[in-house]
Amino acid sequence: MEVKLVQLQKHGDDRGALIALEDQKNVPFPIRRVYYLFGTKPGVRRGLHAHHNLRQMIIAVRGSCRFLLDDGRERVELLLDNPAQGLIVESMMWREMYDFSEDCVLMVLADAHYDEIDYVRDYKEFIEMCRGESDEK
Ligand code: T46
Repeated sequence: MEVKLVQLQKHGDDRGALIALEDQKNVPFPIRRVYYLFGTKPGVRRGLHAHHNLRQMIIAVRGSCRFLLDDGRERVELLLDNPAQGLIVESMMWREMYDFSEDCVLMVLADAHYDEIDYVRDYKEFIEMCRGESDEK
């Protein structure tokens, strides 16, 4: 599986750093929603779902967490700990986030508004959908 990590250009000077996010420039889709996860309790696993259509970019703007991506055939784990890296999570990717540092803030840019209908929260159903898609090819 190809993991898409966008390197975000750091601007700034001796006062500190600044990163700008612009859709269709360093964010490869129109930005329709921004949300952030913080205050995640120790030992908690978040995510545990896929999306039918949603595309997202995920940035650890502070702290770190581990990220699992699963496309139904392969699983990849990575550490998100760099505010200058954006992880692209495409549709139909199972994701889990865990090992959050106490100070972790994950910022997420999404290409659509919140819609619970777009979630696949059952792993078995997700795998069956992936198999169905690969049979069609
Ligand atoms: C994802 C990962 C990285 C809203 O009302 N609006 C929103 O835009 C979102 C994202 C969530 N919510 C509500 C729905 C739940 O009652 O906030 C609550 C927590 O959401 P959820 O359990 O889905 O959170 P995570 O951390 O498991 O997953 C979230 C996103 O939902 C998901 O799309 O990819 O972060």
